[in-house]
Amino acid sequence: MREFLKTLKKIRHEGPDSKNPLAFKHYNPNEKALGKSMADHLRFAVCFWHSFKGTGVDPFGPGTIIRAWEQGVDEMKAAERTLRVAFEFFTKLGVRFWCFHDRDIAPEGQTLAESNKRLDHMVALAKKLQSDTGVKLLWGTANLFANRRYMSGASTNPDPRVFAYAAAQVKKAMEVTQELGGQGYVFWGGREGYETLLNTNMKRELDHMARFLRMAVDYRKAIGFKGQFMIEPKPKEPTKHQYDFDAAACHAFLLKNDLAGDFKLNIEANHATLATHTFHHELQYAADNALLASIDANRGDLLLGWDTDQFPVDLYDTVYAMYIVLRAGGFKTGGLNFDAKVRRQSIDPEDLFHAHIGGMDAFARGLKIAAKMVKDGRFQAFVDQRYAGWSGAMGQKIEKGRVGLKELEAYALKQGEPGPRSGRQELLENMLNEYIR
Ligand code: XLS
Ligand code: NI
Ligand code: NI
Repeated sequence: MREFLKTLKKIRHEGPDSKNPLAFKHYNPNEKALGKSMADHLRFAVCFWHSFKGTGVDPFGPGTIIRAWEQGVDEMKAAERTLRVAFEFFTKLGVRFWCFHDRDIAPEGQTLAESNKRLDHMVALAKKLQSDTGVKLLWGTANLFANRRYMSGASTNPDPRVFAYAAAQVKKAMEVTQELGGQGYVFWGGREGYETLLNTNMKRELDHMARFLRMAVDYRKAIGFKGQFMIEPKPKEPTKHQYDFDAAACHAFLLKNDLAGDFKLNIEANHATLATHTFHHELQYAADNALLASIDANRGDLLLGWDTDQFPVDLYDTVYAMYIVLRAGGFKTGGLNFDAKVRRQSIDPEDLFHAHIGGMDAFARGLKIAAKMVKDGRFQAFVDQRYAGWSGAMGQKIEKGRVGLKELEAYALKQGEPGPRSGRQELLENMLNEYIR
């Protein structure tokens, strides 16, 4: 395989004392935590769109990131080279998975037929690169938001011809995801939302979105695609109001439309914070409702109100996240996909390595710390003890639905004032800091 990233070698684990910026300090794929290897726990994936199609463009200026391998050749040749570089990167970094949108790997043609043909060509190459390197597809998806035809939405577009176009694109994207052995398929509602209710029939749009997802489920069954379907919540951006607002809104939508058994969620850290939730709130909601399938690992910025998609480096975030993932039984088909982009000034291929190494080390530390918290059981013991009353006689009667307001009135009259107890937040936060070091 021709090397494009010539000066960059395979990234190895050198331990916490290493000063080599191109080495892992904590991520050691074969090291075990709670009886399972780090690689199996974390299931890292590189996302193709930000890492290999990202240019650093922002509303004030065009791209700053110019990749040498894309220069001086036509767009299909550039696409082929980019895919090859990506697999070289995955291998050197030592991740086992990748993720892509249809239009990331194959530039859109003049017609749908031509776009499909280009995609087939690139998928054949991807299949070969997957088998040469052993890197697998975590999930695939369709880009239903970039082209101007989707400016008013895809499945929620006021025009059924756009709905049909989007359906055709999802059909094809699902087929190629199956062809590449993808373990999942993500529906992120790119422009499924609205700017103003003055021009929007919200009820109709939501019904159409449900119809669209139903068609996808039917087609999955027809072709025997076994990958996990996931919805990725996001409250805003690009539209002012996105329908898949957060995990709870997606859950309600799935229940209402009888789709709950067919979909789980892909939770993205920066989307959680845009919804004014914490990342771990969204993860816990998903876990509690058996909806947690995969994670888009990134972070936002406290001072910026948009999806900055920065690489995750905050240990509190990774600890909380892994504490929830571990207690939910770990990833099955999902993993940690770095849906994150290097900053506009980080223009070298080397910056892609620093970014991913940092994210992988931050999650490796998060895993080690969370595993210790699970093993010690101190936080769990505190929570159990706080709710211990529910295992008592009256607690059980309430939980099992054996008493109503009348019986509880009699009980409350008899037992008198319950007497509040401290929640001990500061003690618990101090205890967490004993683990994070
Ligand atoms: C954008 C989303 C997107 C999805 C895949 O905000 O995170 O990248 O993950 O379409
Ligand atoms: Ni995402
Ligand atoms: Ni995002």
